[in-house]
Amino acid sequence: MTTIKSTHINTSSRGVNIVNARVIVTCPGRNFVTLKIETADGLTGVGDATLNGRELAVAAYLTEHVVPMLIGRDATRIEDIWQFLYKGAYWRRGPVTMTAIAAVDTALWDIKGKIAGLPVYQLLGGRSREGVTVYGHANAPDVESVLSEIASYVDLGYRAVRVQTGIPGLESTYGVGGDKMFYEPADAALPTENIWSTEHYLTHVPKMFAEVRAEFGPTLRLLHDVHHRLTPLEAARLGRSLEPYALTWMEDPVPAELQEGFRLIRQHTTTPIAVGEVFNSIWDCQELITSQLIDYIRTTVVHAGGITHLRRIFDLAALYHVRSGSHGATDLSPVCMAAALHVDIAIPNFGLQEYMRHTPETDEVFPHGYWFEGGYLHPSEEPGLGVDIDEEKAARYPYRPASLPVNRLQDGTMHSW
Ligand code: EZ4
Ligand code: CO
Repeated sequence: MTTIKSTHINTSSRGVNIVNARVIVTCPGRNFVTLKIETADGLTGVGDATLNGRELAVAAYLTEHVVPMLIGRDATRIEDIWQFLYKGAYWRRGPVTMTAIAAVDTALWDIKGKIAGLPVYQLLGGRSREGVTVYGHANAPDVESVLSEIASYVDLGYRAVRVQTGIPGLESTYGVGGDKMFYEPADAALPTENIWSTEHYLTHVPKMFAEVRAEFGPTLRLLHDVHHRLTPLEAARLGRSLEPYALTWMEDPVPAELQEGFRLIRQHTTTPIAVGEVFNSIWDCQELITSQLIDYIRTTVVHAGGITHLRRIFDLAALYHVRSGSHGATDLSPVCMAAALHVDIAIPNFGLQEYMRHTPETDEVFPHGYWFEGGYLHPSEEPGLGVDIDEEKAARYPYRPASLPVNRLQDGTMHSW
C-alpha cells in the first residue's frame, strides 16, 4: 500500500510560497484592517479584514494566530488554505474567525490573478454582464429633503436607490445623519444610545414611500433597510403596507437568528426580502435559501469567508431563485469592494450591489481600478483584484476607537440596533 506524502507545507524556495503576511490598521476617516500577503517571487495580494467596531479583534486573530501558520504555504492552494483555517480552528464560524479567513482568501485570489495575468473575474468564469448595477443611499431628516437626495442619485445615473428618513417623534434613527455620501454610524469611541419606537416607524414608512413613488414613477428601483428592528408579524404588516410602492427589497426586516421567522413574513406579503449583511457562513442562510424564504442574499466577501465561500453561498442561492445583493457600506474597504465586483460581474444570479462612496482620504490610501459610470460599477481589468494599500499613506492615519450605536425602546429596554 502506498501512502501519499503530505505536501501541505512546501518549504522549498518555490516562488509561490508565502514568505510574509502583515496586518495594516489605518483610519483615513474610519477604521480599516487589511491583510497583505507576499510570495517568494515578490507578488503581493490584499484582503479586507474590517469588522466595524471590533477591528482589533480580527487584527489580533490574524497577527497572533493566522499569519504564523501561513508562512511557507503554497499561496496557490486557495481552497486547501480555506479549509485549513476553517476546519483547523476547531471553533468554527463567527464574525471574527470568518472575517480573518476572508482576508486570507481574498489576498490569495489577488495573488492567483497576478500569477495568471488575469483579473479575478476571469478566474471565476468570466463576465456574465456588462456592468454591476449599484444602489446608492438617499438619507435625509424628512421626506421633502429625501426627494431631492433621490433626484441627485437619478441625475448621476443610478437605477436603484435606498431610501431612509428621520421618523417623526424620534430624535434619531438608523441611516440618517452625518455627511450625505459618507453615512457612518460608528460615530463615537463608546456606543451612543438611540431611542426606538416601532409604532412611530410603522406609521411613517408607508407614507414616505407613497410620496417617493408619486414623485419618481414606477420604474426607479426603491429599497429600504429595516435594520433588524421588527418582529415577523410587524415585518409582515410593513411588507403589506409597502406593496403598492413595489419595493425591490425590504432589508433585514427581523433579526435573523431565527431563520424560521421569515416564513411568517413570507406568508403575508409579496414585498421582496433581503438579508445577510451580518451573516458569516452558508449555514446562516441555508434554511432561508432552500425554503425560498428570501429573494436576495446580502452576504459579503469580507464577512462571509472571502470569495471562495461567498461563491459557494451564491451558487446555493442560484438553485432557489435567490439573487445576490451584497452589502457595500463604507465600513467595507475598497479592497472588499474590488473583490465584490469580480464576484458580481461573474455570477449568474447577481441582483444588486450596495455602493456607499468612500471619503477621498480612503480612496487615496486604497488606490483601485474599479470605476462608476451611469449607475454601474466596473471591476478593474488589471491582473488580480486591481486594488492595493499605500502603506505610507495608511501610516498617516492611526487607529481611532469607534463603536456602533445601541438602541433602546422608549421605556429603556434594549432593542436591536
Ligand atoms: O449598519 O455597515 O445596509 N447597510 C447597513 C450598514 C450597517 C453598517 C454596520 O457596520 O445596514 O449601514
Ligand atoms: Co443594511
